[in-house]
Amino acid sequence: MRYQRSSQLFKAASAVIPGGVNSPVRAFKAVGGTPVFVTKAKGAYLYDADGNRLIDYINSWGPMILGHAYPPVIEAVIEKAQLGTSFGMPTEIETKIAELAVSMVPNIDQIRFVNSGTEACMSAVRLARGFTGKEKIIKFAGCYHGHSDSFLIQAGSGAVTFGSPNSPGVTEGTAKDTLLAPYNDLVAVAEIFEANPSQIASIIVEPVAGNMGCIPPQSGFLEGLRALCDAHQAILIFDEVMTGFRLARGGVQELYGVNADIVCFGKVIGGGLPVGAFAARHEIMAHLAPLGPVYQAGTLSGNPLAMAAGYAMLQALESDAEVFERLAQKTAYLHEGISKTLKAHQVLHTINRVGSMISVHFSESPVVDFETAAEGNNERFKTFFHGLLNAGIYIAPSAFETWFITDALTYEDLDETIAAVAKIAPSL
Ligand code: KE4
Repeated sequence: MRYQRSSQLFKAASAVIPGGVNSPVRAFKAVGGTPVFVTKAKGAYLYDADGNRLIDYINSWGPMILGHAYPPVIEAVIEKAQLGTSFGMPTEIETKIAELAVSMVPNIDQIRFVNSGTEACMSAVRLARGFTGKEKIIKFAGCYHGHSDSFLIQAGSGAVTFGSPNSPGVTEGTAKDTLLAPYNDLVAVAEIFEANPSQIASIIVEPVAGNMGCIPPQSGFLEGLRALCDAHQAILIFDEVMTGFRLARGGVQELYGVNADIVCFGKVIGGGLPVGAFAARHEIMAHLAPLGPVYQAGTLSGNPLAMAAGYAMLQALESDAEVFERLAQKTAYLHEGISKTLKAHQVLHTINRVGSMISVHFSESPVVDFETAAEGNNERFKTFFHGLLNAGIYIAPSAFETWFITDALTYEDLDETIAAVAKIAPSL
């Protein structure tokens, strides 16, 4: 693969954009090398500035669940753009996507749209604090809920990739209200509640973690969080920015049958345009401005282009009863193929998978939380990443990320990927 043009573009970008990127994980710091600049994408394929075609397993970190430049989304955005791009006034399309989302997801009566997953999670925590009158929150080491101050306390995703879980700029005052527990550790959560009686407003959790690689909740974990929140009058926030409208029509609440109080969305719900959202039952949302005292706002929230893209995406998912099963089957096929290949070459690894989220860890022990995710052999991951990239396969440039499968992938693409793994395996 040739990367001269990407290298030139990265040099120019680095002169005017910090690190040459607008989001740190794109900088390839965790794997080394020059970030790949994309010029276009279609279906399962990216086309980079040097003309290389790459099979995409990131899909913009989740949104492109039906493939890049999905025609119904493109058509909806073009049509809407010709009517104006933003008004700062209510439009009917916001109601339509809200009605559809509410009909697809359990336990929510109303939804508020914002512009990113960070904004959704930040707003959800403020709402939980406003609703309960309590100040502290519990999050899990390695889970990432965006870059709001309250969350950059041993965060996952980019912050972990940079190996600096606690970000400078977050004040002690903020940090003291965020309490940390290991993922999948109910005893630790119970102990935090005991040590902070009547002070915990909320637990926020990735119900299927995706920012330490993919980590499923162990049996009883989500049910246990639900019970602890009920026992201590705390709000359970499911951060479904990754899992929402991806793992099932109704997300993890549907897949695992556990009810959250507030659910956060991003990625798929925007169809590739900047959309986040948070949703809950009436009694909680009634506390949100302008109905109630918890303030939250946004100039471009509910932007008509973004709403049109998200609405077209949700309509497409809603109209295809088999899509989530098809995605899960493709992901299982990929899992089986990669695992068989690595085993044949005696490469120690473990693969985690839920639905269309999957991650490969070069680790001897099961990966069940941040600590065990961090035990993975990062040098081996770097070799794996670059070997695949040189074979025209694009996976996450970090071992602390999840792959996102798109329905645009064919079984030929999957076989090509498995064959590429077989070629790299001897060097792992
Ligand atoms: P955004 O603000 O990036 O739209 O969403 C933040 C967020 C919240 N919750 C979860 C579970 C998330 O995974 C994310 C963002 N995901 C990362 C990928 N691990 C986005 C990639 C990036 O930071 O560039």
